[in-house]
Amino acid sequence: MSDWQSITDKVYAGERLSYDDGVWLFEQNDVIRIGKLAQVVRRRLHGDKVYFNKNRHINPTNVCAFHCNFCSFARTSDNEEGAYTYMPEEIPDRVRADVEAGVREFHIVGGLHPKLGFEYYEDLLRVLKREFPHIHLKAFTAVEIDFFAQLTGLSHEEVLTRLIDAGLDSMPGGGAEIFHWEVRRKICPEKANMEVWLAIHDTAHRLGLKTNCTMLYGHIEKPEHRVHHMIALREQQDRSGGFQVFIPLAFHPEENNLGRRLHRQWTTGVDDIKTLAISRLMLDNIPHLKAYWVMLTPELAQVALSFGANDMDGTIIEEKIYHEAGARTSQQMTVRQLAKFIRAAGYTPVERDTVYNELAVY
Ligand code: V47
Repeated sequence: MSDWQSITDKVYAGERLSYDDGVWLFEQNDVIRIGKLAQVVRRRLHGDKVYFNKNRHINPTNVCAFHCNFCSFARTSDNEEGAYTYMPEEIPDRVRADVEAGVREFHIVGGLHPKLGFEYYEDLLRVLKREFPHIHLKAFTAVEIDFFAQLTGLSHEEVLTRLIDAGLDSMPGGGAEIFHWEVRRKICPEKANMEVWLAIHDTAHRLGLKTNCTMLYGHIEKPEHRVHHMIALREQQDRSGGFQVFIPLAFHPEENNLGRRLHRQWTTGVDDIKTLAISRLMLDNIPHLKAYWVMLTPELAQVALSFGANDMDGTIIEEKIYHEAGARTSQQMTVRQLAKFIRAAGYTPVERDTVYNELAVY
């Protein structure tokens, strides 16, 4: 049986919380108490540091062969209104000014375009690496890697090896959604399932890549599904060790079918904060926890720093996925603004690179 005393004892002793502990915590209303426990872990790991980086998102295409019902970004064909595809050669000019202003990472994810071949994605990385050799390329979710394997008939390892050869430096954490099949089959049945998603990250870790991981919450899933998801990630991390950061992603209900079905219900601030804090407590072997300000708002992300989070992502510059789904936040933040929010919450802003080397203290 879980209770406050046994969970508190485990947290102070650095012992792992169980599945039942996680579900029990989600049932509690005392979010301050959960946050205080999460802070014990966060302070042990990171003291008062909060990380951010100078990054820029690039979404090469929004045309997608899949039909995930939570997505507002995808278009089903090149002819649909709003559909776009950037050719690799045109991207450097789109991003050059941001590189000159100091960006150090490109976060590259996009639709699963049914007609572009695998070479398109290799070219994209090659062109960016050639033009900007010092920029870290964090690109393609496990779902995209699986799609490339289906396109080419190559194994996941062969796909990753070819992308590394073209310039891939690490992988973002998207596409995880909710692993449990009860939910996954209703929100993204075509996507790589849990076993495949985890196996691709396993392969990436063994090839020496660092990767991130996420969870899309606040739709039809229950606390049990969230905790199952976290434990699957924790067990994968025990096996392969390459996850750097966990990012809980709050469902945005505008302009997508799932949102319409749920009467456009947004997550609440308390659920967001509680989910972050419980993630910090459950994921004892994943070093960082990101409060993604685009999705939370900078104000709530700032509060999240006192509920277990120690990373605010970065400058971002051109966010599309959340803005198509109703996010009312800005599409970018300056380093000055990020540092101001972090400092005002009582923490030390630390600029990092993608793999968490510390670059500057603000
Ligand atoms: O996989 C899509 C989510 C993810 C919606 O690795 C939605 O550092 C909410 O993974 N409402 C992509 N979420 C974003 C992502 C990410 C973001 C920031 C940093 C990193 C990182 C990764 O966005 C998708 C999906 O889970 N998503 N649509 C929506 N309507």
